[in-house]
Amino acid sequence: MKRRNFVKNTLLGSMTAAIGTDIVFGSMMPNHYKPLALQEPDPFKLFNLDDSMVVLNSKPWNVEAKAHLLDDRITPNKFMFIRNNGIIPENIDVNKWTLTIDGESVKQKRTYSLEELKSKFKQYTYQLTLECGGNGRSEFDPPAKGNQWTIGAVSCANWTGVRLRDILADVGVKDDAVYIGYHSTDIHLSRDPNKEPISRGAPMPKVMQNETLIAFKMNGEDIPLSHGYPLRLVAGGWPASVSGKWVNRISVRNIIHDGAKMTGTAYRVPCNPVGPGEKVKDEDMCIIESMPVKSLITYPKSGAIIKEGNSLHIRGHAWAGELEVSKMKYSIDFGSTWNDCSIEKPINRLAWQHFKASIAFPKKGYYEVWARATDTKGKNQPMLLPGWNPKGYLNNACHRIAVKVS
Ligand SMILES: Nc1nc2c(c(=O)[nH]1)N[C@H]1C(S)=C(S)[C@@H](COP(=O)(O)O)O[C@H]1N2
Ligand SMILES: [Mo]
Repeated sequence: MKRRNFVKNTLLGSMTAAIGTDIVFGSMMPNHYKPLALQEPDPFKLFNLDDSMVVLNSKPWNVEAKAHLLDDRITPNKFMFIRNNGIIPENIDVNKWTLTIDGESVKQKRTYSLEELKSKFKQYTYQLTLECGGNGRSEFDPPAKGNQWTIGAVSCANWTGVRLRDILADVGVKDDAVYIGYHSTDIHLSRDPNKEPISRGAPMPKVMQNETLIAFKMNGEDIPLSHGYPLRLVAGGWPASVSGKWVNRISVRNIIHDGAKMTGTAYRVPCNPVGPGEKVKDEDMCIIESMPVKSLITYPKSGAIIKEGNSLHIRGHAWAGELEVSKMKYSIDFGSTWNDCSIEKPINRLAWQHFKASIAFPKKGYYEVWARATDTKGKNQPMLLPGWNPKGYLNNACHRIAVKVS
């Protein structure tokens, strides 16, 4: 009885500390009861997010931005979408964190400490576009299951780390290597320690690109916990699911990696186009590689009102997976005619590009501004929804904002 009271009092003490004030009738609280103030953690405080961000799910945490929140040239932490497949790792000890390189296709398995990675290999910083393969899913009809991302599951932060190719050169890779697969310390939603929430990867040519990093810094600081602290793979231009967070092992495989969410229909689209709602066999689904051309108007916010006779200055970002954006246009007449925006070169490969335009409107009334990017191979964004696919990936339709001239 005494011991029970002791346990209860200690718990009460820590709960009081967490709430920040006395729990007045704390002694009356039922055993094992968690006060409301501690039940649903505030994601904005938990993840240092701006409180205009939109929470799509709390189990696991999935949070997206709105177009106008992505106006910065380099996405700040507070506006970066969070996409989790499992539970964020608990009790990380960075002093004990290691990265192991193993798999059928390494000459010898090897483990590095964080310090070793940082001191042994040259460090690089790149601004890299990470877009969730499911960004835009909410528009598909028939609907696709999964997080109903609208347009805010994209970011372009600065990532600092070492090149995966340099690490693999140090380890020694066999000629039969075709793919890498990452393994991470996040926890499966079932809490079954034998299950991984996600373990994806990339083929060797993508792995060997200069911009494919094992990163330990985001925007010049330690990577925030929700984005993969203390170590993450970053492979810009491909579905962001390739960029494993909390990575502690990379397997060099002599087959296409077969980890969680690599097989079946996950992060795959029909190899050949299908009609809306059509059933597609697993073997007819192909792995998504480079993301398609896309753009966002980040200023002004949809719903802008301007005075007749004034021009509207719009700006935003455009990206095209492995390619560059070569042309950027806007339309104010639902796609009947298009005018040029100016578009900058990317700061480095796989970084988004910035565009702007100054728009004059012919008279008072309601308008929509549509933005359309074209990649270096001549592909345009579709004006409305692209091909339907069962899992709702790769919606790169033109972004549109409403404008009133009064
Ligand atoms: N270990 C691990 N890595 C992960 C995920 C995850 O759930 N666990 N989610 C992936 C997916 S689907 C996306 S879109 C990106 C999201 O990165 P962010 O949360 O840093 O924006 O992380 C990827 N890496
Ligand atoms: Mo994703």
